[in-house]
Amino acid sequence: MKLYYSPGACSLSPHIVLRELGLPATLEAVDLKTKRTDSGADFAALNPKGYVPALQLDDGEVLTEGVAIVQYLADRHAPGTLAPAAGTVERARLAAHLNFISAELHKAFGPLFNPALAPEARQAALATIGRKLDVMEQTLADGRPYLLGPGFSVADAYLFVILTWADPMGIDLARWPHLQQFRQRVASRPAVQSAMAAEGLQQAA
Ligand SMILES: N[C@@H](CCC(=O)N[C@@H](CS)C(=O)NCC(=O)O)C(=O)O
Repeated sequence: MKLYYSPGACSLSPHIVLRELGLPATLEAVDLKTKRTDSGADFAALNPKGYVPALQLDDGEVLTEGVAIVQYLADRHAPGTLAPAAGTVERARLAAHLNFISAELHKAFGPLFNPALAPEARQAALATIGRKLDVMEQTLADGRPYLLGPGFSVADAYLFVILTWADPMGIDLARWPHLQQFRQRVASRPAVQSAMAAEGLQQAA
């Protein structure tokens, strides 16, 4: 397998899952501006969506969309560990978390990556992000270590990656103490540390 990624981008989520599962994969960095990979390949030809992550399987099949990739990896390689079995209420809860993180939280960060964003638009984006983080904080408020309870799941990998964007974007997680502790907890996992080191990233606070 080959994971197309950009350091610190949302592709870090499937990267973490690959390492959590102990799966061998090669990494190929993508320049998101030029759509060229490190080896000079045309990434847009491989993934017409033009964004990371993309996972190329050994038979050449290319999977896109982070939430699809992480569920495929968990189901295919370690059923019932990082993703509960299909058809269970627990799996529906996982899907709800993944969808919320992708469609609500991840999307809400989008405007902040625009260096030309007007100050009022930035304030509006920060307010939206704050409301989404409130929801995640509420989920962890009963003291559970991970989103589904005691066990780490693919949703935790994705939420963690989004939380690593908070500091660089000037968002102080101290306002959400359970999320702050969650970020530390996930950052201490060996698979997370090795994925971040492989992408040349500093460990999250
Ligand atoms: N819906 C996609 C969104 C992926 C996405 O937003 N990727 C960003 C990095 S976090 C990217 O590659 N942006 C560059 C671009 O869209 O050109 C997913 O969840 O996989």
